[in-house]
Amino acid sequence: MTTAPDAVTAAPVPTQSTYQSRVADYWNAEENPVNLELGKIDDLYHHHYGVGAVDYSVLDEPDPSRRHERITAELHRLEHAQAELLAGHLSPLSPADRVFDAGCGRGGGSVVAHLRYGCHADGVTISAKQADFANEQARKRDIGDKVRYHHRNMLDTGLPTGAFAASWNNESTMYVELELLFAEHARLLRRGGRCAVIIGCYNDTYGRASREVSLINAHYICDIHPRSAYFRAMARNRLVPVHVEDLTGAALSYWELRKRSDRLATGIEDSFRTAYKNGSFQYLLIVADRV
Ligand code: SAH
Ligand code: GPP
Ligand code: MG
Repeated sequence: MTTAPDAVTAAPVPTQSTYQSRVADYWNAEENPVNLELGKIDDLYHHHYGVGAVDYSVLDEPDPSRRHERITAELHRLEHAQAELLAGHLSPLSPADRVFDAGCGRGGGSVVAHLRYGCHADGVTISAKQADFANEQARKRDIGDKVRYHHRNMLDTGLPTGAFAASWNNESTMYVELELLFAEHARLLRRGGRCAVIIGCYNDTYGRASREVSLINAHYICDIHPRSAYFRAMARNRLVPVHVEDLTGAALSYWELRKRSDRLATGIEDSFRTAYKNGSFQYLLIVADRV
């Protein structure tokens, strides 16, 4: 038997890739005040940005500690508005329905959906620490029987086929291959179920990803997709858009306020401000029906 000297040996596919381990490390270590201090206000922990008009009067507050408190509350109000906007597009849902939260972070989005509809929710995160944290929050709220979090890969959840009335990704699509992601949504959703995503994507009309998009990728260890890739991957997986909303304009003032806070800004604010303004990056809501 002869073997070509340059034959490539196929490496076994690991259950968690090196990239996914790095992503998990990031979220297991993450303790930014901009996430924890906002979450503490009402125990709704979000890892996404905000939408809506800012009340800039918070910046006029003369007392420094009161100013910090007011900026924190204002950023949280805008993040909460973003979560409610997404949850509002999942309707109609009843308390008997089950929903899937792909890349659930510390769990805020599933709690928002449960409080709104009374539904069952399953959140999935690649970070064991986030899943534990979110389950502890659900237990403290006494909703642990209906809202559950799992330390799993959202591309291969092991959750039951066709069991879900709605599903979403809130700022978590940029960590995965879209074809595989939407195949898993399509598998989990019943026919007529709703899939909603809020995404940051780069604008194909601009060409390739801009410098700012690359800086955002490096900051979060993510890989922002072009806008076109979403519609292609959805169409190939029986997901037909019913509503598309460009939230870029509504998202900008959140970053303007966040930049003005010495204690909450993380250093990524200018990349978002520049990318939104130069048109190379867009913040979109896409809602689709599973046909
Ligand atoms: N949707 C949440 C969190 C967004 S942060 C919110 O709105 O608050 C991005 C999340 O994606 C993190 O929780 C991270 O753990 C998760 N994530 C990234 N890659 C993942 C994967 N392959 N499987 C499951 N979760 C993943
Ligand atoms: C939000 O998380 C950020 C992401 C999930 C990654 C990138 C998102 C894009 C839309 C490109 P966070 O709330 O933990 O971020 P931060 O710590 O900056 O508030
Ligand atoms: Mg945040």
